[in-house]
Amino acid sequence: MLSAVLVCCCALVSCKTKKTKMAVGFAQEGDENAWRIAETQSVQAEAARRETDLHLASAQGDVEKQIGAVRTFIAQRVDAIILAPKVETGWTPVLKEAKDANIPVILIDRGVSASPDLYATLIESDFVEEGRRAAQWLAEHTRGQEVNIVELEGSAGSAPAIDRKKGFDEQIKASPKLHILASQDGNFTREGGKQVMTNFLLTLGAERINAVYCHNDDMALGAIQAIEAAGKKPGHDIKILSIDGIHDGIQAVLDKKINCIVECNPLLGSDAFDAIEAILLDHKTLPKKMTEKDALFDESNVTKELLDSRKY
Ligand code: GZL
Repeated sequence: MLSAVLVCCCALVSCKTKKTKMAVGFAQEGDENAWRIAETQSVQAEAARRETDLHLASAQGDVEKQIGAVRTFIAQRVDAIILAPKVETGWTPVLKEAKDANIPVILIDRGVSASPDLYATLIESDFVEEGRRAAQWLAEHTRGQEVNIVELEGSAGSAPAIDRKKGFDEQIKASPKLHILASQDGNFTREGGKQVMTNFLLTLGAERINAVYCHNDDMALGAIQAIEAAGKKPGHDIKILSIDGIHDGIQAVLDKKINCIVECNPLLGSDAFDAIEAILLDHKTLPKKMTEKDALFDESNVTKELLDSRKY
């Protein structure tokens, strides 16, 4: 009899505490490099930790496909959508649809030009500041010398490509000895960086180029291959500045092939789910922008221990 009562009580308790899983859609823009894969894995790991049902769609760099993925999540009636948008423009209609369906959208890692009342919050690094910090480093480490720079830009229309250029340009204008010879889109990939750098070396001449500013580490790693193929020493004959701080990038700083990396954190899963829970469970209104704090790496602070402790 007692055991029958116990079984009954336990069934009741488990029935009461059991809640349906939260469903979250993650519209990722692509899988173009190690940074982005680390970001996707961070969202997946956090969803698993919080026992959330994650619907993941990678658009493989196709904006229309990414907009379609958001529409599918709306049709599936997910509880929230995480969006890492490929480009800044073109999001207003689908964000309005999400708002009308009462589904909060959390932007991670890249912003959009749509009205801020169409999304709940944006969690990203300060890209303008990243560009400024890279240019400041170069000015401080080449004092008195004329420096000719080539720039490998991130994919056209993306927030980091636009703002990393803006911050860098601002600081270059304030440094009369630093000159940008040419800038071109290297699509945030190693292959793109290698191709554009090979082209710059051929058309401008390896002797004329003193520095390369790359909007991410993967393009810098491609540029290193191009510089070595042209018989020059990366990090020495041509200074290399980059952004992200992926494992291979930090290794290249240790190898003295990249001179300076401004960090950009891809591990945004935990912040994204904190935001979702604050909105859905605590009914909070979040600030429209939450900025990550990032470090700067160069030969003064990069060690083997630091490399081993990197999580991406
Ligand atoms: C930064 C981001 C960038 C990384 C790249 O938030 O969107 O996109 O710097 C990536 O490596 O492809």
